[in-house]
Amino acid sequence: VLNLKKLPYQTVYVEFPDIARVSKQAGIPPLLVKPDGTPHYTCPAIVDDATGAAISDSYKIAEYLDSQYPETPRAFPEGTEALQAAFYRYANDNFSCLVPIMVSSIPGLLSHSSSEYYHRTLAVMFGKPFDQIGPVGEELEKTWEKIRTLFDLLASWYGKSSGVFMVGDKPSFTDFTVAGVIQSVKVIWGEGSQEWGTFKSINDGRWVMLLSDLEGYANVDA
Ligand SMILES: N[C@@H](CCC(=O)N[C@@H](CS)C(=O)NCC(=O)O)C(=O)O
Repeated sequence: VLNLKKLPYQTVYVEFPDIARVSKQAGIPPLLVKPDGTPHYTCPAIVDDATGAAISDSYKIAEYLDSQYPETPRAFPEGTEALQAAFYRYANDNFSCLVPIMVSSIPGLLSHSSSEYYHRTLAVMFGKPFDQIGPVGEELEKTWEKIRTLFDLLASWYGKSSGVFMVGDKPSFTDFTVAGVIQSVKVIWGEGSQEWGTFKSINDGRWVMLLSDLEGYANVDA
């Protein structure tokens, strides 16, 4: 969204165990409360030096940037706000089916401290040992069936658009959220993986095309 708006920024990378401390220091509020009652701080988050605003949650960040910088291209083009809220809710709720099958491939991409944190917190979240989170056998097949059905539905919605993006030819928040998931699949499983191969081929290659159509906005070190 920052790239869409061509706003200057600096990216600060934070290890998982440091997110709470760094957020507190920067005045960024927690997004949620954990089941044990402690605050749950998350990335991404922004601090806007121009206004002092400190915000977490990608949706709220995009809303803030639209209202604070109204002269820049909108993450939520006028008239699409309600539609995008509905899409985001649906997509977010359903993309969660990808999590259990991806978790085992994630620690290998993390630093030692983040990997340890990830193993520990995911085991708590799923209520089972980390190496038992990923589905196997019939359960794994069912998960893939669910993923295909989900992406078929998203593709049918995209198919109704007059352009390559959800709102015609203008990229908006919805496209960035879908592309973010596709990019995660590519990075987490790797370009040579069978899983990435599946995503490349489903829905006539629509998702790889979406990534390539949004490549100009994908840089995170502007
Ligand atoms: N709905 C939030 C989700 C943010 C979120 O859950 N971020 C994860 C990383 S993908 C996080 O920061 N987790 C911190 C933790 O697990 O302690 C958003 O869109 O910003």
